[in-house]
Amino acid sequence: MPRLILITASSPEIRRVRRSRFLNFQQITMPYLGARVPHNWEVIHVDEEAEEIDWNMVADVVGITFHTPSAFHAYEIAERYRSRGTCVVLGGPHVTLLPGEASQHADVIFIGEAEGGWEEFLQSFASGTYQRIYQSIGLPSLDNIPMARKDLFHRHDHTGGVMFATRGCPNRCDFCTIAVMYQHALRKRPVSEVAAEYASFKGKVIILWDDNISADLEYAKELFRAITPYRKWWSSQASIHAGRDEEFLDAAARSGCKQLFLGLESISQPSMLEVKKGFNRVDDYFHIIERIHAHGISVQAGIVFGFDHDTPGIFKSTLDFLEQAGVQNATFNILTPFPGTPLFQKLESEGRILTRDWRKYNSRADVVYQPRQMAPAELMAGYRYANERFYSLASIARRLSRSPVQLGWTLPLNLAYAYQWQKTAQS
Ligand code: B12
Ligand code: SF4
Repeated sequence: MPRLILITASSPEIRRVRRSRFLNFQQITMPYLGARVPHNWEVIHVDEEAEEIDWNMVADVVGITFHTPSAFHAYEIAERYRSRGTCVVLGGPHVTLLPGEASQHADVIFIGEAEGGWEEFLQSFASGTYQRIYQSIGLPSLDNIPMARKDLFHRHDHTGGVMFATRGCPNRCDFCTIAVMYQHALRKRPVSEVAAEYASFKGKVIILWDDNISADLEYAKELFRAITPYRKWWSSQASIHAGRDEEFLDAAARSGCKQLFLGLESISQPSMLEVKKGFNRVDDYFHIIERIHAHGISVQAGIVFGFDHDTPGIFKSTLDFLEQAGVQNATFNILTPFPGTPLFQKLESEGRILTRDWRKYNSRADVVYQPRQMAPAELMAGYRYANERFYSLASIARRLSRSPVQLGWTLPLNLAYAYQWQKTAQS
């Protein structure tokens, strides 16, 4: 029986950076790909977020998925297996964005989505008739996607329930890799198939890893109605449009939505206009957050620092806003021009890309471009200030007393993040 090892790569550097995040979710790319492997293959999944690679293990094929900051690490793994004569297949966002670079480290690369090509590759592997490059033509349909293989999961706690309903986003924000990878198109899985996978999890909590669950509001409402009977709790990522539609919020809350990760990005309107995200109207933010809270849904704000219109004053005013609005949680990121995005091209043409060391493209520990209105060190210090202030006891008290939504778990989670941040900052 041929053996396939699927590796979710995570470099030591990115694991260090992500230590301040308290929750580490199940990785789903490989369990989804595993579900498409013909039955005559033995499949093993190594998730580097959870375990080390056992180098004594042999395989016929090794497939590796990785994000940009783990690219160099993934290439090292690839070289080590290739030196033993194992066929190495690379795929994922970085490969799709930089296929020329990735192909130098692999026997086979997958550009874009794997549906269709993956099965074809595995079938032709035995006869040695496989291609070197598989590229999805157009955008594959998301009908009949087999459910992710739960026997390949590593997390069986409340962070184990992960899946997706849609892929892509119709917007064109110029820092976003999703817009490039999925060609500004939104595709949806049939509601009945999503509901069946949702119901298949034994746990109570589900994360819908959609890029933007509010990209098609009518589809989302239909989905929410279909999953309501399972009485689970769920969370997902959404654009600001989620908070503008009362019916969406009502259906979401009824179906068990406990938190929305809201792509606010910046409280500076010129910054939003600059990156083609002008539909984020900053003046509406407060009201939108209030409306989401009124439905008993907590808000995790996605914030990015370092846009060209950001001055050193942006850190304090952002934190003032988040506290006034009573936001329960936030993810702060340093603007990162991922290769392949319009933002990367712009900064490169202006000579402002400081490094191509992809390990530094982690959005948390390094500044990889020259900001317009501050020094890289100022941006870094501002990012640290934001985390320190947000997870200070005074800020937690201010935010959660302003909007005591989902307090039963948002308070312990904030305290856990506060502890984790302090621990990471000291080490
Ligand atoms: C879930 C998720 C996470 C989870 C889990 C990651 C995982 N591997 O499961 C967590 C929270 C850990 C995470 C972390 C990070 N993430 Co993330 N994440 C996502 C998200 C929302 C969904 C990924 C997913 O599971 N999709 C479902 C699966 C089925 O699809 P897929 O992974 O795209 O795989 C398909 C194809 O790409 C292809 N494929 C992929 N890999 C392979 C491998 C082989 C061998 C083959 C044949 C095919 C193949 O086949 C699949 C089916 O078509 C994406 C957004 C997105 N839509 O991709 C961002 C995304 C991938 N993440 C991103 C980033 C930036 C990060 C972080 C750097 C954030 C941070 N600062 O901490 C870290 C890096 C972590 C690391 N270890 O390197 C960026 C990547 C940009 C880039 N250039 O790499 C994305 C695109 C989000 C964005 N808005 O830009 N992430
Ligand atoms: S709305 Fe979000 S997911 Fe969509 S293109 Fe903009 S940043 Fe990317």
